Amino acid sequence: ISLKANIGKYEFNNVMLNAAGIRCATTDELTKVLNSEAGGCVTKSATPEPREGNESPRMKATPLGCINSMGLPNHGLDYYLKFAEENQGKDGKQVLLSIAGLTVDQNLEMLHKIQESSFNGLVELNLSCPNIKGESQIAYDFEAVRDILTKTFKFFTKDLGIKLPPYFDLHQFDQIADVLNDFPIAYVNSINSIGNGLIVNPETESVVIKPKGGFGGLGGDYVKPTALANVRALRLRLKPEIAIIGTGGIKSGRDVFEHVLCGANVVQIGTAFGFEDVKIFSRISKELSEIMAEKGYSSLDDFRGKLKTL
Ligand code: RRO
Repeated sequence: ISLKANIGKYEFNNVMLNAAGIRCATTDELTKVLNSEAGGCVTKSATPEPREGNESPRMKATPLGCINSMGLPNHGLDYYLKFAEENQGKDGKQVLLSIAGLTVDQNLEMLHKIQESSFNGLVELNLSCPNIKGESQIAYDFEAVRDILTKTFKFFTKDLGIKLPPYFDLHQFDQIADVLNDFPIAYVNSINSIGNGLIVNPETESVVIKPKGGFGGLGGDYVKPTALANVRALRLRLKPEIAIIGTGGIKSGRDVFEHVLCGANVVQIGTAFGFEDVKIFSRISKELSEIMAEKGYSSLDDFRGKLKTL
């Protein structure tokens, strides 16, 4: 049984990666993911300069997942670009370089730097961070997405993916697909956390994280059905050359199986990877292989996108 996957010409020896933001902020953490059973790693979303992020506590685990308002703490683009240049494409593992500028100009500045670098892997443009005070999630503004992609593809010739927020209305899927289908995008990654949820502790009668009055992005069990809907709805609308990374609520082989049925080419694991560390990739590989063996499938292609309707 093979759990190999690919996005265009990029081959992954395993369908699973970490999701951006989880255990991927330092070269030690990234190296640990690359040395695990995962098919590669994605780096913490970078800004042009290092950032401290929001005040603590800024992440809280719950029985069903987690809420975060990290505020983009990271070591700056140069740090992650160097790691990506040094580790890209070794041993069937890809390094995805994630960037999240606070403005269009910051994103373009980083894309120029990457264009001029020796990095020739996938770049993930995060248009969906929910936790920057005073800023909205870019990908909820469809014309803003068109504008940044138009500016990007005037000079950027490397392979670009887009990290999307969850959408909740079928018309939104039509609108974002109409924009994305006009560009030579390598993949979309759905979903980022569900933005601006609120977890309440009834004992203390309080919110559980400090920034933004307690509002933060939700991950884990809370988001799986929304993630599956986004993967499925986008697969039905995007041109076939655009691959899909499915992210959201994965903690078992069954969850990966469901994401692939909905159309995911590759999947990423955030919250559950945070809880369980790199051993999650070997556990889920085994669980997924067992499900596939029972069903008589030998590769992910055998069932990818083949979700039945009633
Ligand atoms: O750093 C964060 O607060 C953060 C980011 Br950039 C993101 O894209 N998604 C998220 O849940 N948190």
